[in-house]
Amino acid sequence: MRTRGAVVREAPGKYEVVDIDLDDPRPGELQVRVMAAGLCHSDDHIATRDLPVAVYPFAGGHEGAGIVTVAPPNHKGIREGDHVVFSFVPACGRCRWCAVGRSHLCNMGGSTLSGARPGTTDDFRLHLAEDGRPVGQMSGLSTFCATTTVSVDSVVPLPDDIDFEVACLLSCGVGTGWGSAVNDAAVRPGDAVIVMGVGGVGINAVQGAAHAGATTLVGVDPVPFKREKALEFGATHAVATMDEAVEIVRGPTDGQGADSAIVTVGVTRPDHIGEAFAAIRKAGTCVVTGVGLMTQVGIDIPAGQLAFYGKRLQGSLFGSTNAGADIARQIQLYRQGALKLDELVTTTYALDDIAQGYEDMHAGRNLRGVVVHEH
Ligand code: CXF
Ligand code: ZN
Repeated sequence: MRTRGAVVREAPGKYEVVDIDLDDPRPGELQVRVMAAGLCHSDDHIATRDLPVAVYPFAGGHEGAGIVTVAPPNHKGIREGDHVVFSFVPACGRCRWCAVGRSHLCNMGGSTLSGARPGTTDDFRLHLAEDGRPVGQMSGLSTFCATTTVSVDSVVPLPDDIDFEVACLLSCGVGTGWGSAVNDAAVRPGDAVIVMGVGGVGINAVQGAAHAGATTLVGVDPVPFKREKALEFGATHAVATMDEAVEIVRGPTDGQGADSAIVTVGVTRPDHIGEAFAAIRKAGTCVVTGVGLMTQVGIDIPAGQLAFYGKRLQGSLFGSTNAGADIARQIQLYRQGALKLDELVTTTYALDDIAQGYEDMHAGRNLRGVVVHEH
């Protein structure tokens, strides 16, 4: 079938909406009518080439929710008409990482930047209508396409009464931020926590740290709108600089420093990680969730602080989310009014206005922009 989707033809470049031919799904795959897609910073990193991908053109979008339109055999219980939310990391259920419950590290996850079907390097389901060239799929998904073909391992069932516009954020931003605090920083009641960068991911790290019991919770962002939002989502303080944050955590920690600092800066640089690492106490945890230039080597931290102070530097992918278990829990928290999702969606866009969505993100006008597909 033919659909429309936003692709980058080369990087650095810009998202452009084009006609795309979509192959029929094969056994173990699903065709999904994407209803809503979140504008995560990582899709912009693809356009800027901070994150180089294996094939161009590349169709972006790894946050999404929609309705299954075709479900061939091996559908693992997912049927036509079912509502689903995508997980940007598939969970095959068989590899060692899935087997031990760490599905965010599933061996099929390489599809995030390969663009090919999970587990392959040269098998594609999307082609440019104009010349038949294969089109890579972000995370094996490409939610910036109105209809897409995905692995059944990339979807989680979504109850029919949850709006697609909010559900799509569960594919990445919510779990990536919330889990960075709950799982990777392992925030404990009474902790002092710094969240550095309060965008679509950082705001969920704020929610997660608040849920886990942080009683000093400092959101750091130079944009006043983001600081306002941090306070609305549970931060006890919101400041523009790390110097101010360090000063605030000094009081409740006897001058020792934060129990954890979570780096969720949109374009994370080595010096951001250095600042966060300097802000934590002995045996504290610095979680690095934000991504920047992927090829950059070297982080500005004094090695002596690892050995002498037992400080921990913890990388984080998807906030160590186990999609099958955690998305259902997040939906439950949302139903109980404990997890804010509606408030994350600050603007919705038509697919044709996706460039405006990213402009708004860069200008600091959004927590999350969401594309609502027309069908
Ligand atoms: C990213 C992590 C780095 C690869 C692309 C996806 N996570 C969330 O946006
Ligand atoms: Zn993302």
